[in-house]
Amino acid sequence: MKITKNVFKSMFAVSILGLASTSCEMTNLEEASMESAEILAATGLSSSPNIVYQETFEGSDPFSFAHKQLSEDYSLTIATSPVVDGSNSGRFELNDYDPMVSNGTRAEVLFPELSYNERWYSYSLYLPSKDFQIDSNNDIISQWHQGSGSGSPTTTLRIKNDRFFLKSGPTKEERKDYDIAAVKKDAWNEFVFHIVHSSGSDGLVEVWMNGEKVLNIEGGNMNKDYDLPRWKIGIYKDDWNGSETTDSDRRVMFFDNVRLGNQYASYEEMSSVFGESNTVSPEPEEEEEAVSPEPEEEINPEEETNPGDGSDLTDASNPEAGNSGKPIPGKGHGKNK
Ligand SMILES: [Ca+2]
Ligand SMILES: [Ca+2]
Repeated sequence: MKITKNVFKSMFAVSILGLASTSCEMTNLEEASMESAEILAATGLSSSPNIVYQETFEGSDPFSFAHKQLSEDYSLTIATSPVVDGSNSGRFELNDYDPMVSNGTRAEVLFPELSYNERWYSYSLYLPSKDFQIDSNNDIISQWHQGSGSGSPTTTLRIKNDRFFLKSGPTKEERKDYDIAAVKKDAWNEFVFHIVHSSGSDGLVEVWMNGEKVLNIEGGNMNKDYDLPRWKIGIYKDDWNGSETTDSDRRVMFFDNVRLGNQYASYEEMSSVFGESNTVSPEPEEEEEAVSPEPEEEINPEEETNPGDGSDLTDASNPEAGNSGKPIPGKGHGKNK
């Protein structure tokens, strides 16, 4: 794949923003940024500065910006198949016998704190039929989790009986289930979420699945007594805690193109549309070679104490801060032409 110089420059800028969150570990920021830019170039993903965090799994340290809640070496690994873009995806594995992490049976990553209450989120998800068998107990795939100690996930994407659904509401009493679609296994499913996080009437949750808008929920979606939620993805199965069992005992899932966008992002920037829409178009001149990359009653959210453990994450270096300025010209069309 080839990219233009302008694209490369903008990717470079994005990479610096993204890397700010891990700068404490970087001895050579510029070199590391180049690596990230090359990864972005190689995967042909959006170069929009409105994308605050992006994980393509083309590097060696996935979710370097996130707090990881993983119990085993196999809990999160790089996979070469299946993939949406590039050469790799991220493979999460959770078994009933895995040790608990933060008081729960989980393999999850926790994004840094939000600096503003409007954000976009997206990823592609692949569930293998062999290792993701039907279960009448909830799987939580995504959480927007509030409260570092005794909080709860006020909005979650879940699977139950092979159906995707969203659970959302400002309080336990007001939380509702919103059915989305049957789970398609052995195939990629792309989810895009646009959320105005609020406990009041201005709250909004929009969800697209595979290019189609499937939910539009207005009203409160977070608890007014806590700070803005933090995004989590992976797998949380609290019904496996301790000696509890469910219909299944093993969960494997693949993620690719995980993105968090700021309030200026758009659906087009967040969606991968499986290859075409957001890829960088080659131009005949000024080309450069891309470098090859290297819970509620049934969920007991209260049991999920310490979702953050948070001590190793501070928001002092929150890269979102640098991205909160003016809207970017051309917003809504993240690709370069
Ligand atoms: Ca990838
Ligand atoms: Ca268990």
